Order: sequence, then structure tokens, then C-alpha cells
Amino acid sequence: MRAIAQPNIALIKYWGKRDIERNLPAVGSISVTLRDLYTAMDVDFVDGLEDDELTLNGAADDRMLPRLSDCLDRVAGTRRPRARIVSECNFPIAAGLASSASAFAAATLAAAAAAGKDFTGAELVSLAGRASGSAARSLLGGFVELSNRDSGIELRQLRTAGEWPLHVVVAITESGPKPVGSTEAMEISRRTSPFYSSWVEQQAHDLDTARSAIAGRDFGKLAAIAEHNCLKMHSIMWASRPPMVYWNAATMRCLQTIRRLQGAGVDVFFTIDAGPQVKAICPPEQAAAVAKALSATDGVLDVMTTAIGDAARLLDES
Ligand code: 2P0
Repeated sequence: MRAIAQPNIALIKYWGKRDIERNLPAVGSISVTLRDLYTAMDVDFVDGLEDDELTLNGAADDRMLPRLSDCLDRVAGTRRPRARIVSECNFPIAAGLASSASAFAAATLAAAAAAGKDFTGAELVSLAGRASGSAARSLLGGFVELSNRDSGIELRQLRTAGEWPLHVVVAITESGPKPVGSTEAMEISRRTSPFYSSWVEQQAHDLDTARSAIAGRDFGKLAAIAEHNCLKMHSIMWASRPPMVYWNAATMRCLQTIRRLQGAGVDVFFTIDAGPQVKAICPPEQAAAVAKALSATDGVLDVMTTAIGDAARLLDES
């Protein structure tokens, strides 16, 4: 069975876990699901196959296989037949562009369908979140809040893409994989950063502010809280031991470009995940100017512009 999922970009970030075994986040988060970046994944359970097999963008690739196999075990049971997995992804993988979000959202949906399981929405959220915390958010479209509950995680859509059709301009400043994966970096932050506990304490406030900005479609309010939350997350990492700095010189220059655009009256704000890429969020009518300014920024390798998109879904063909 084939499913497609888009990555999502968090405006209020998930950083830190409260339960590593169950992969439960320490904080809630709010994201937008993108429209034009995607992972399309086929999962077929094949009797007699000896091991799970992964083909990524046309070539055999084992790197993600252990995590994918675990995900399939949780969805279909450990006694399942081995799977042939074929994945296509139209953007750089493991470079801070939420490739694990779209991959595990697609894998969860495709494996559930291939195994003939009729999970509830809440069960799918829990399975995707167990595979990768950010993956659960790609199960919904538009503006999505992931809330921490005693029993696990809960997802809800705050607004559809059509209700507030913002654009996201992604400036790629490095295409290789990141030096430290998010899972490990979150643990180093939790164990060693002096700012970690205040991050967790303040998150409810940032979520409240962003939620009300999205309800009121208040761009300035959303911009201020999203930039603050992003810089706070990176401050935790910078203050960790060992320090983790995902930025490069071009990342900083992109921030300066965005400050210059803001100074000229352009509605735009930035966010940066666990990688050196910069995401600029703006109304659709500003996207061309933002993309042009970021493209002209020294060190930017490529720029991709996307609207906000819809939820992960199964595709008919297969
Ligand atoms: C986010 N990130 O909210 C944050 C901001 C990166 C920076 O969620 O360990 O790959 O698989 O649950 O989902 C990246 O973390 O981590 C992430 P795991 P995941 O988008």
C-alpha cells in the first residue's frame, strides 16, 4: 500500500522527551504541514522475504531501516511477514527538513493499510509519534497542535491551510546530513543544558500565545512568539555540553536578510530546526520577494517555496 505525507515545520518546537521508552515529548508543539515537499512510501508485506528491504529514491538504502522495521513491528505486530519498502522523497534527507516526520507518517499509514488494520485516528497518532515525535503532526494538515496528555499525545487541527494560506520559503544552506540526530541532541540538552527546565516550564505560555495568534490570524503576534521559541530552543543546545550548534554562516546571513525585509515592512518571520536551513514564513503575496532575497543571500544553495498543505493520506494506486 502506498501513502504520501508532507513534512511539517514547527512554529512552537518539540525539544526534549519525558519518556524515552514510549517516545513521549516533554512539551507540546504547534506546526504547519507543508504542501509541496513529500515522502511517498510503498509498504508491501511479502511472505517468504527474509529481511525488510528499503529502496530510497531508486537505490537500496539501509540507514533508516532499523527504525522503519520497528515502526512496522508496532503497526503490524512482530510476527508480520518481512516488508518491501519503497520510498521517494523530493527534498534532502536528515538535513533539518523534517524528513523523519514525513517518512514515519507515511510508513505508519501505509503499513496499517497493508496489514489490514483498522486503527482509530488516536491510535495512528500514537503509532506515528512513537516512531518519531514530529511524525504525528504530519497526520493532519494546516496548523496542527500536538498536546501532551497524561496518557500520551493528542493532535488537533487549529486551522486549515485554506483558512490562513501562509507560505513557507525554505533556504537550503547545506545539503548533507546533520552531525547529531535530533533524538540524541534532545537527550544531551535534557541532561546538560542549564536552560532546559525553564524551556519546559515556559512552553505552555508560548503554546497559548501561538494558539491565540492563529485563531486571530494575527501575523505579528505569531511571528514574535515563533522566533522567540526557535531562538530559545537553539539557546538550550548552545548551552549544552558538548555544545550543539546547527547553524552555519549562511544560516546567520539568512536571519539578517529576514531582519532587513522586516525593516522594509515585509511580513515575514523565521524558524530554524535541528539543522542549518532557514524557513521563512510569510503571506503568499510576499513569497516571491522573500525567496528572491534569500536566494541572493551569500551561502544559500537553493530555495524552495511551498504553501501549507493537507494531511498525510493513502494513495489509491497499489
Ligand atoms: C520540531 N524537531 O518540533 C523539532 C524542532 C527538530 C527541531 O521534532 O526523536 O525527528 O524522532 O521523536 O521528531 C525533530 O525530532 O525526533 C523535531 P524523535 P524528531 O519539529
